[in-house]
Amino acid sequence: MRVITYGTFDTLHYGHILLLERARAMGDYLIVGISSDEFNEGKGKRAHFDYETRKRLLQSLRCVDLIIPEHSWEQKREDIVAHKADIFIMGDDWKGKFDDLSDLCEVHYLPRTPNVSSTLMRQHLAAQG
Ligand code: C2G
Repeated sequence: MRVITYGTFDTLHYGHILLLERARAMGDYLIVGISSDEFNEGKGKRAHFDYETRKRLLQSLRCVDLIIPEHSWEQKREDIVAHKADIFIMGDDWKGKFDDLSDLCEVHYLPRTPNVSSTLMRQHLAAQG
């Protein structure tokens, strides 16, 4: 089974890694759409690390098989078809938001890992100066 998920993955942390590992374990191939810097601006998120750096970090994870750029909200449908994804995964902070994809593939929302976030990481990075 081929799994697909999307995210910014800024300041990669164990919450992201636990999500990616659980997603990968639901199939045998994991595709990750990483938000481009421009798309992040649109999300109102200023990532600490640029796309290439965020991509480079994810590439080091054994559970990630393919990385694609995420340029828009709407591309998910064409990505799912183009990459033959059977399962779409997001953390449950997105619960219900992508149910419209369920005509194309299974849609699952996995519990977020508590007490860690890129926002907290950025605050700590800023505090270190
Ligand atoms: N996540 C998690 N636990 C955390 C933090 C994040 O499980 N403590 C999950 C999120 O639920 C998401 C993934 O890790 O599924 C990536 O999180 P973000 O990088 O914050 O992604 P986001 O900004 O939510 O972008 O089109 C979808 C968007 O690109 C998602």
